[in-house]
Amino acid sequence: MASTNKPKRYKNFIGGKWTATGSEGTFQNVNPADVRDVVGVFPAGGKAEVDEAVAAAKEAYAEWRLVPAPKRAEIIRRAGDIMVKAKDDISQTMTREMGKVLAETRGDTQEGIDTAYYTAGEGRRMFGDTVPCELPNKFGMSVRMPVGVCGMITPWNFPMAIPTWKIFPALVAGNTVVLKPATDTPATSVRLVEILLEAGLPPKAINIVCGGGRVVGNALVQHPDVSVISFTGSTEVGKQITADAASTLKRVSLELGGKNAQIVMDDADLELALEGAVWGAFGTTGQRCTATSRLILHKKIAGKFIEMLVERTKKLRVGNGLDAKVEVGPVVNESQRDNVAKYVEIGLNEDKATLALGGHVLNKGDHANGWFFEPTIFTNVKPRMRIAQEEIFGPVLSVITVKDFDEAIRVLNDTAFGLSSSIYTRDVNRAFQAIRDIEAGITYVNGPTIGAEVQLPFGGVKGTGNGHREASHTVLDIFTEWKSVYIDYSGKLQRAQIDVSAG
Ligand code: UN1
Repeated sequence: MASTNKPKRYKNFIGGKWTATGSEGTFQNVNPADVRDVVGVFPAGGKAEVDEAVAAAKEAYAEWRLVPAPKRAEIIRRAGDIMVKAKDDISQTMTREMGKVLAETRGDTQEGIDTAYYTAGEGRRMFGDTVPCELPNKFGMSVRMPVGVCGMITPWNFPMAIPTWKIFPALVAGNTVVLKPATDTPATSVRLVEILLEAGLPPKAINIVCGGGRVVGNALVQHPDVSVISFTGSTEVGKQITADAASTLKRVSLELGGKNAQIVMDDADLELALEGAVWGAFGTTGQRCTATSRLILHKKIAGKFIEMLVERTKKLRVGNGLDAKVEVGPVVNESQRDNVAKYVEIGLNEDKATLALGGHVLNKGDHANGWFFEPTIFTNVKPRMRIAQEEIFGPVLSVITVKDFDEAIRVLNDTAFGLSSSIYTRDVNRAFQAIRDIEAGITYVNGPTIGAEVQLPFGGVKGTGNGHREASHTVLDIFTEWKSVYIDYSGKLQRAQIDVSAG
């Protein structure tokens, strides 16, 4: 399709230099709200670029790990300051390349800023333990050590927040980075690299290689000099990465799919629960790992709530996210949109659920040149139906009715995933039982399934990941190794477990 503008030529940043060429040619990044608008042309890197980037990061690591952590953290704080000033500009580009509405891309940028300031503080903490030793005149403590070169493979749904979740703590901990951003949103990642350089990061400590997952991602995962791969994306790719990383015994941190549910009990504030459900299901066009894709309703309020939900959802304005009146942007690309359409077919023909609203591609008028899909609600959904089990990652909500609290929890847990969850109730006992019994990394009480803040761990149980948590101080467990240190100042050989318990 002919471009309506002259696209910007973007570059990779490898080994301290911006380079326009890639061994796999170039690729285009288009605006999903209007595909005639080409955001940029990017070099498509390959194995050669990954090798060069990893070598540079390895070289930079030798010096960067010796810079005191509070100094490293100052650079991250400065990056946060630059992001504050550039917030509008970053968010405009992000909406253009990814589609979500401006209020949300501003939130995404803000999450990056919050991460910068939180992580900058970590430069003066990174606590270890000091513990008493069992032998006299002996001192014991544990310290966090950096791990080396970290490979980051990031998704398109949070183009700023998620790269910062990974890159900022990795750098503060003394590691260096090679970033492979999603091909749908490389412009925001290039901007992040520019910001880090402007903030004073040694150039070789950060490298960005744009390009496809099969080429650039694979090369990073298989590289013997990459110590850690941090990946956010699909379950299928996460499993492949884990298998491929085994040969080099690389640490892999995964944040994968979700099938998050919101429960609404019969005693809930229904207006509040409605606002939560609509925001959770259709915010970001349903393209969050934390999106509400199942709504579990107590049978006493189900009929009324479904009516309210359909009425409220009908009013959502779908369109170009740069228009302030729009509430739901496009789906990120054609294949994602087709995937959403495929699941609507499955819901209707295979699962035989009831289509209560939506279900169609929007491709007329203002929607003619983008990848739009109607906010869609299925009712009469049974817990084991495919639309209640498989991650759709689009504006499709499956509504399940249950008879009581116990069944609500059972249905919520009946999934392969376990990222986010929510319950609306005014009964404090039920709220605490839900916190105890829900199998998920995040549980909200009287709030939607989305809204995680950077100072608490982010991640999930079961098929959502492999036990790691991003954000909070827990992210440091991904990017550091523990060293236990013993200092014996007795001047003689002291034998632990032997001299103390002699006899
Ligand atoms: C994601 O969907 O991958 O809680 C991240 C939220 C955001 C982060 C979402 N703060 O929805």
